[in-house]
Amino acid sequence: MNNESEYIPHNHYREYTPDEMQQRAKDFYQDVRRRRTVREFSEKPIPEDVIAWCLKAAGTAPSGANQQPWHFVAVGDPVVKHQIREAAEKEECAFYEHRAPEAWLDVLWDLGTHAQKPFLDHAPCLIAIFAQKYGIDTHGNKIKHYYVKESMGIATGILINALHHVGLVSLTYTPSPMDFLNKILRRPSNEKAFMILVAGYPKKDVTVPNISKKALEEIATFV
Ligand code: IYR
Repeated sequence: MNNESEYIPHNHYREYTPDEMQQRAKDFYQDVRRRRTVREFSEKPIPEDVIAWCLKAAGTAPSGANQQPWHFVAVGDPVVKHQIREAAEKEECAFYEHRAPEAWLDVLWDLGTHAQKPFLDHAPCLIAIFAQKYGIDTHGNKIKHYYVKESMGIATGILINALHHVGLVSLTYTPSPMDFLNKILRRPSNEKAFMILVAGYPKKDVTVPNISKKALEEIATFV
């Protein structure tokens, strides 16, 4: 366990003037609103270390009791990517053919998704994100992890934004079930795949669904 009972000055905090804050809030919004999930990737490789820096950013996320219950596997090896594609498409075929209820297929219709997942071969990097359901101490005893899903969501959100920040695009991809990832990537049984974040450059002339985000009045209330 970490011993973080010692407190240190928060020397890295920066305060901005109200004007600067307003400008920064708008600039940040204008930048993140350009992010779009894409489903077609170019095979162009990602410069070295960029994914590693983005993962370091994700690793700064707050987590329950600072347990950092995540593990990221960045897959660039074409052979391993193809194994993941084959296993994922097997699950997707079952999903589209008989597992998904009609109502679910109806809401997916507009997105035009289907069981074929060529992006798993094409994209230069598949980031398999694992949640550590519990930890294991040096004696092999289980350690309870708190707020695992919340922690995973926050870290993944930071990762998505880090990738966007460096000019990459991503796809949040969740075939179900995902236990094939433990097997292919040899991850231990205390870890459960949370998501595959597909990362890379968009295919030339890629298109995205014509969807919009809810207005502030719909998503927020000020009391
Ligand atoms: N995993 C499937 C189905 C799917 C589900 C949701 I919710 C989406 O937003 C998109 C797809 C697939 O990737 O095709």
